Amino acid sequence: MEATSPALSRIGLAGLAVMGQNLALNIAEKGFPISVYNRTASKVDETLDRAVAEGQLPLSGHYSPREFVLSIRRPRSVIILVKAGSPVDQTIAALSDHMEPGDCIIDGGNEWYENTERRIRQVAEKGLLYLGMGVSGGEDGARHGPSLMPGGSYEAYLNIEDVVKKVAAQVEDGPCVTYIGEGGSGNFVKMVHNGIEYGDMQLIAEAYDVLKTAGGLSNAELADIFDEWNRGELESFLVEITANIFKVKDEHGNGDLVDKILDKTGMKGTGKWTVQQAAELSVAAPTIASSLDCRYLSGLKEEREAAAEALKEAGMREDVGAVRSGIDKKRLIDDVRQALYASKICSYAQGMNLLRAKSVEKEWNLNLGELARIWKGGCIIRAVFLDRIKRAYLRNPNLASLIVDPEFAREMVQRQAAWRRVVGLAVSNGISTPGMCASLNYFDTYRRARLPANLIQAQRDLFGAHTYERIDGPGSFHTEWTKLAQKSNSGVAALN
Ligand code: 2AM
Repeated sequence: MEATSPALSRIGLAGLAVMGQNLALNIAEKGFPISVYNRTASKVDETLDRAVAEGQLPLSGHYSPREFVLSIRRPRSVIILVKAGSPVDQTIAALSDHMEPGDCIIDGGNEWYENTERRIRQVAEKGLLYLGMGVSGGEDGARHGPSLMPGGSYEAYLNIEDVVKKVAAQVEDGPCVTYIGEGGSGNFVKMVHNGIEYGDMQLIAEAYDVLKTAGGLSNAELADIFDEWNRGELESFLVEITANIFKVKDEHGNGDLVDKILDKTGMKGTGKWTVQQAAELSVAAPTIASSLDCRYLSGLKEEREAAAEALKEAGMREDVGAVRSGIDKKRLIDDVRQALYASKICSYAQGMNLLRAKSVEKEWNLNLGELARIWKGGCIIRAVFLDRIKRAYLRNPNLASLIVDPEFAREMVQRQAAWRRVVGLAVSNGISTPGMCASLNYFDTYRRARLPANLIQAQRDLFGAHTYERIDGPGSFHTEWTKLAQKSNSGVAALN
């Protein structure tokens, strides 16, 4: 029997929804024999069929957790791609019964980082290692090269380094994977990646809205513009797919498909976690937060329709939000491109600062430049722009904000006039641009050496004796504001 038993697989993957199937096929295609398993057997068969159809790939299907685990070479590395939350716990329980000390479980789902930290401790009791690995790039990325963000046991990472380096997307400066750090850092980084992705999508949607609503541009023109933008500083996956979206006709009627889509955005939760974490860590992330708020407001479709009606009855002018006559389209397009780029820099500055704050809190020692590098390919936010971020952190690993990197600072200053024109036009025309406004306000607040926070401190001290500091010397002060004000009031009254 021994002689005929099949050779052991290099790695295993459990959870064969489309992402899992695609990642397994990708691993097999890179030359690593892989074992696969799924709770429901039909998906194992489906994956086996695909492995044959997609080039006789070295993939073996298994129908029980035990048989699956025992088919993998030790120390075993098993990737699981099941729904986040309790399905992960159930899958770990099913597999870990058959695993041995030194073996490793790698959760590739969008898991809350604290769940990963709990599981690291839990499986450690059995001597098992654990990684929480962010996987970005959607179904296509999983199949042909994702961006991978593994965090947790470094020893476990070393066991799969050869595999993930081949499976990840490849860019000119290496594969889009790196060991992120300890604990739940891989999941956390993926979460912030998704928050940044929300911001990018919101900013692109606002660019579309301004060009369409104020500029009166057609979908065909928008397709051309986004294609052109994709050949310059905005070159990115999201800009590229946006151009393509504008080219698609409605198969079930007249006109373009994009115009037929209900304006209600879905979401799965990582954007919300990002904003919650920003609040927890006292890091301002207004662009990312505004993109989340916009998704919430978009969900209130019926309320928004009723609001439009109510405000019309209240006398809201019809021409608010209408195409502006006599607009210089060419200039508007150029301005919007610059506004989009400058807004994006501020959004990434927020995301990176959130990562740094968490890294300090958790002592993860995150390498921000390296994170920008592994996002250059494979993932949804992949963009030429990320190379500039990588270089900014190479120049100065302790950069306080991307905004003050000399190159980015110059770019922001060059673009600020156009940026202000776009936001001004949108505001005066009633076209909501919460992302661009949030970015511009972030920029203006951050770059101003003096803010009106002095007044807020005075108010706090007046009603709550919270004390304040002075600009002209150290110390903590409290003033009897009301008494003094009354005195000066009576003084003024006496003068009169
Ligand atoms: P299924 O095909 O048996 O439903 C995405 O839903 C993936 O997660 C699927 O592969 C699904 O398996 C798996 N999954 C969901 N809940 C699970 C659970 N409790 N245990 C094991 N796998 C689960």
